[in-house]
Amino acid sequence: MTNCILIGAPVDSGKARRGCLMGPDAYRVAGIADALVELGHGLSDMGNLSPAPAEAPASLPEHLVAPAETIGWTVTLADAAEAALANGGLPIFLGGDHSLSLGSVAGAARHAATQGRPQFVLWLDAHSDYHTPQTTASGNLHGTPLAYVAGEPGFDGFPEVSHPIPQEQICIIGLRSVDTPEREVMQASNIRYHDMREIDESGIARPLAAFLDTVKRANGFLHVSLDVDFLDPSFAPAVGTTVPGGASMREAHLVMEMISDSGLMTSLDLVELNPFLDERGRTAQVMVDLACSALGRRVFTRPTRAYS
Ligand code: B3U
Ligand code: MN
Ligand code: MN
Repeated sequence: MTNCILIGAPVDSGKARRGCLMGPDAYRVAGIADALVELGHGLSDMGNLSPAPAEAPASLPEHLVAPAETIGWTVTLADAAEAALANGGLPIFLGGDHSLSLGSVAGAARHAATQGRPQFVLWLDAHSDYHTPQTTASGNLHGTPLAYVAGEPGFDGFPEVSHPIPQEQICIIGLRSVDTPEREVMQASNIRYHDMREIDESGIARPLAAFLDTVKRANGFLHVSLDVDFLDPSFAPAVGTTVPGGASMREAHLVMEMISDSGLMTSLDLVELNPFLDERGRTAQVMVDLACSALGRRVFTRPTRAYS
């Protein structure tokens, strides 16, 4: 049994297109609380949080979208993540756009450090989200959280990242829309990244199994960040940045079931759901189903297996 803590993070400041602020309530309407309780988990819901008051320093580039609000969210959500983990809970961040992960991951890493254990991050996304405020062409801070938590410079005015996550402890799966400067950074980095071509050629299970094995050997904490656009838009259309060629329902469920089997996940983000773009709630429902699969829901009866 896991003590799940729902944290509503109606963050909409990470890009110009509005709608992700409705995400937390869409997940609640789709029944996330009851579904987790039915799986035997403890559950509390912190409601929807608000960003701390904040100002954006003049040193930040001018084209950034809503930097002050995103700084405020980062303060609030890092504290919320750290507190939930310190209470022995598994925080589930109901987003909100992906800029919420500047806070959720930074806070999780702070907690891991208090335990003397390494923090790992599994990033399920079409994008690498490794821009800095200086490199982003769009000015959308939802494209920056991984760079922030990895300790890249340039996030003036944001909370100091006290425990940057080493690149080797980050794994990105699902890439298929990466800006040229980001690609160069990825290729020169020690991040484990797996694009959709690789997944098509050799499957999703092996790279994930290898990463989970690394987390286990290191006795690490594992934060999972699930962006709606990891999924193929044919069955998960409610996202501002649809990119064709995403993970199938089968691949996504396999990922979640392997995470569940591993027992390693210690925090989770559900991000980028834009209910305004949904079709009768189907994307919200898919995301709830996937969260439940990562927390013990079984669709099939096959026993746990090892991949090598
Ligand atoms: N890399 C682009 C596109 C993008 C990143 N994350 C999303 N879109 N969702 C950017 O704007 O940074
Ligand atoms: Mn993302
Ligand atoms: Mn994305």
